[in-house]
Amino acid sequence: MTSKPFYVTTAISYPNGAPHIGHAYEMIATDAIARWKRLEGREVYFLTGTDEHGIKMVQTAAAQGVTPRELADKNSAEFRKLAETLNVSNDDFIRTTEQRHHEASQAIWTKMAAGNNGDIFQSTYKGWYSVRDEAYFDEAELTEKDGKKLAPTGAEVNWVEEPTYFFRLSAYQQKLLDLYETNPDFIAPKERRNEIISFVKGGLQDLSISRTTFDWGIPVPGAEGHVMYVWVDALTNYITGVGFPDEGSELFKKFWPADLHVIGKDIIRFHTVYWPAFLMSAGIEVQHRVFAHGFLTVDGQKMSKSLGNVIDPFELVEEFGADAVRYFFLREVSFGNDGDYSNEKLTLRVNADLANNLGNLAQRSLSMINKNCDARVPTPGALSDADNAITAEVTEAIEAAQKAMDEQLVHEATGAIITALSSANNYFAAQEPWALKKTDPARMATVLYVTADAVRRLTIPMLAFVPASAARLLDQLGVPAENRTLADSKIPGLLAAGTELPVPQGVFARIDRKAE
Ligand code: ME8
Repeated sequence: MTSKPFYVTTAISYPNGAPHIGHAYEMIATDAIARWKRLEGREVYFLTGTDEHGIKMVQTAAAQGVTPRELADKNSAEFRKLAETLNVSNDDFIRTTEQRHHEASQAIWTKMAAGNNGDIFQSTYKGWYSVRDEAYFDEAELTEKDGKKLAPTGAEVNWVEEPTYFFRLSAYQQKLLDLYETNPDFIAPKERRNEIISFVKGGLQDLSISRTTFDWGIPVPGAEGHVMYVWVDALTNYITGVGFPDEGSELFKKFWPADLHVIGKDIIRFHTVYWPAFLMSAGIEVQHRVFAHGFLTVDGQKMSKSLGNVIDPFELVEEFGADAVRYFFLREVSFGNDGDYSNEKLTLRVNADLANNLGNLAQRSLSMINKNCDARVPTPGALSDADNAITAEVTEAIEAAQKAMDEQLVHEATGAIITALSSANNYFAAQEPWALKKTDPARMATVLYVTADAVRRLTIPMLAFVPASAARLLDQLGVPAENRTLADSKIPGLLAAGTELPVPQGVFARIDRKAE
């Protein structure tokens, strides 16, 4: 175990609309990672928030007859509420319209412009811009449909021509390639790393980083009429969140460089090309790692307002509960790949793993303890081969989960825990403690102890995934709050014999969906 602090972030979302399940998914996965690190005993700082500037916000607000500020206020509050609703353990929630962020963005700009390298210069931008992506595209990247030019993302592009500031990105090609080379874990998953390396090898053009045709943004220091290109300010949120420009602050010294930026695959270029280049230019250490997760579809289809299949994450939690929703995404979607949501899949997954597997084992063993062992953790006798085998399997599962979580393979970690729980169920069924009640009560006590201790050990890691339910289950097992770390889960036999236990109550309800 290491006590090295751990700084993890999500992307900050555009509050041009209410949050959807893609946003919920990113929060949930990042929260599982943050909680896991805390279980490891590390001091964690977890940042999420909203990205409120840019032309997209201006246009959406205009269409709704409100100001960009009003639009941002309304929807940012929804994102904040989403984090609470999902039981996300973020330490801070940043809004890019806050004063602290204006200061940080102007400070990084000044550093990029200053001194020896002078990476910022004035020129005229002429080219294509996609408002939906808030991104510039080369002519060669575009396709045409119904007389409209489209970006590779399918979004419409417009021709823009304006005097802007540029960032000398072209000067960073070799430095970036060196960064990827010396830090093989900088970009995950691996396929994404290869894509980015070949993109950078293909050559980098200087990047237009200010706009003059609207004013909803952070003013460029000393350049009237220019606001920063939204991505310059957006990426800077990650250092604002830990106290930049005060690089001497406790928070900054402790947590920067970030250990991990969790983002979606559509914005990987911004995070693995632009962001490290900006940081290098400003003389700030580069983040350690970027993990790009996949995209969610619904019933096999892309989410879209016109298809009417956009899922409201608040409704989902209302119907199934936060832990069921969290668990589904963490177990079902292999992290880094695309995933699909459907009510049926959620129901099957949650019933199989949480209700029938973990819930059932806990309830059956705890009920027997309640009835037959005076409602106290029983005292085990000598251990049989079967007892030792299941105990060893639990140890291996926790180690496998740890290894998976070291690389953010959340689905593998949950999978390892669930597989061990199935084995524990098989062990329990094979040992038939209910039959031992009359024939060999001492052996019954041992089987119940071994089972309850396996449940304890496998429930501790579940605190990262289904925090509220796992905590309730550990309460029922009489596990004190300070004994709920991964270190505790790795050691068998810590369940204290003689501990008085409450009357067990089912923690994981089966989802019973009537035909709709
Ligand atoms: O990109 N499935 O904001 P955003 C999974 N403001 N993830 C999805 C998704 C889906 N269907 N749709 C979006 C932005 N996401 C910028 C980020 S960071 C300095 C600035 C993910 O609201 C997306 O990939 O469009 C991104 O990581 C996050 O949700 C916010 O997306």
